[in-house]
Amino acid sequence: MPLYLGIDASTQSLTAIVIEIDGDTRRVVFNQSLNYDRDLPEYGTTGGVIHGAEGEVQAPPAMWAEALDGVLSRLAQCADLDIDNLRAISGSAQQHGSVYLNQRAAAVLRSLDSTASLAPQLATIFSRPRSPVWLDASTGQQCREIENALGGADRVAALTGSPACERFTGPQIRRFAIEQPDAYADTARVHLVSSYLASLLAGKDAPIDPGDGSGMNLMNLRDSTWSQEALDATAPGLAARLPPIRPSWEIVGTLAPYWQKRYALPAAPIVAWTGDNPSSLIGTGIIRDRVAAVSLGTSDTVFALTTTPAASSSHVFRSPTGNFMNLVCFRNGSLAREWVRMEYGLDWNAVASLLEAEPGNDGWLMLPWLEVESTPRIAHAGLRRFGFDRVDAARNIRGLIEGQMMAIANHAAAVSGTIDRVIATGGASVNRAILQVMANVFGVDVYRLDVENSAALGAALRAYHADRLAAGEPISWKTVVSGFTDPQPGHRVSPNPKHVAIYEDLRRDYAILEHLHKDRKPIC
Ligand code: XUL
Repeated sequence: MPLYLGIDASTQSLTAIVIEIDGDTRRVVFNQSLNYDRDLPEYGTTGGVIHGAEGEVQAPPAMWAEALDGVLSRLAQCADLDIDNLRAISGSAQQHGSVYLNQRAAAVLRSLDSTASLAPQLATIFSRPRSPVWLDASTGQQCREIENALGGADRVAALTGSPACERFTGPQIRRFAIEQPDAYADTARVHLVSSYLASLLAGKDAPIDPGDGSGMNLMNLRDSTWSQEALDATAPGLAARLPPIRPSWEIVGTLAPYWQKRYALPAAPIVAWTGDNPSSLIGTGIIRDRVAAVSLGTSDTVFALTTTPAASSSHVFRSPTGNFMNLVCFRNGSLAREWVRMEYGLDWNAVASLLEAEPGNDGWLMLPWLEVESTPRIAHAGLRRFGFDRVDAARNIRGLIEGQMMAIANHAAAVSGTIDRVIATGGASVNRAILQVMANVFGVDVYRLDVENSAALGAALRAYHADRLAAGEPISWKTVVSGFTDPQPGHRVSPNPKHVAIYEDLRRDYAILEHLHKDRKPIC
């Protein structure tokens, strides 16, 4: 039976999912992850990243290559799979992060030695050994410069889909070009994490797709081309350093001889990679109006498909379907939840009991800004507690998680006018008590999916879609996702009307507090 491989390189881990599709028979036959901190400790990451001075957050691109090598080696060892039936491969990666390759890279990628492992062979190809990632908040000055050059934040948003954002690739490239001009001069190619990993698979330079390209402050959102004026406002000679933008469903190459020989994998077509959020849009089956997805991962995001970009959304990306997607991103996601759990020495069952014990936290609120936040943009990190202190475990746990859910629900209004169903995905979506808070806060049914990593599933489904298109047998997105993303009644979490009423009031108070405190220093 035909097999399709989807890979997702997220902030903390790399996952590969293989799906089998034959008519109505559709199932996941392989699903494995490799965690950077645990499985590749020699890179010294915490949560998959390395924190530096002045808000810098980076990761070694060699580590992502080693993770890709490791996961494909596990795939090749999986005796249950008839891997010769692998028809196509696609992938996704954390958005915005950039990889800087020098002149030598193209020749090295073309002639990888299949008898040796991948990462050491890449040692000489980086003009910048560490990649800035989406958690990096060091480019405030560059954002202002880009906005000034292009006529203000609204103009940048109208042109590229987002105002200049610290984590976006353009401001990151500008900082690098200004602060390390020699290393920038030595850079022949600037890739996104997604197009870098696609290049490793294809053994040649892969393009950027419009979904991930719209997270750069460099692409004209209307026609998915590089915007020369945005490029000029960012760094000299940038056009020559960027790969072309190609449609998300384009076949960009064939699995390189390195992978074929080393792991006895077939010469499968590689479909353009995209960002993790655009890929999740497919992997959550978001193909109709009034449905929003909430992804609870290292970042929390809420997004929805749209045919026309919404001016109110903080970000508009192209979607891998060719339409648009509105998205809001919260920097304080799973790491903040993990922190509060550990702070009070609890396991997740105990956290769940506390959440269930008193929905609404008896009216006590917290602004959950453990780290600097991107929605809303805040200047000073630190939790803001109102009416309680750090001693009370129950109030802190509920304050943080309910605060996160209220922020997501309030800001979701900007991505989709009416929401009558939420699809929850990401690691924390397995926690039913958190989904119950989400259902009560949104006041609508929340569905969890069978596959927790919707970005990797979305990549496998995109591989399937592109393969059929290339074969001259195009299929609708509805057919593509069917059987993998259908909401299951057993996975539905319905709101409790009594608790919905409590949160309706609290959400208003939360919005007022958020507005009052976003520019202030924390008080406790
Ligand atoms: C979206 C964003 C994050 C990353 C990491 O704008 O910054 O969601 O894609 O997953």
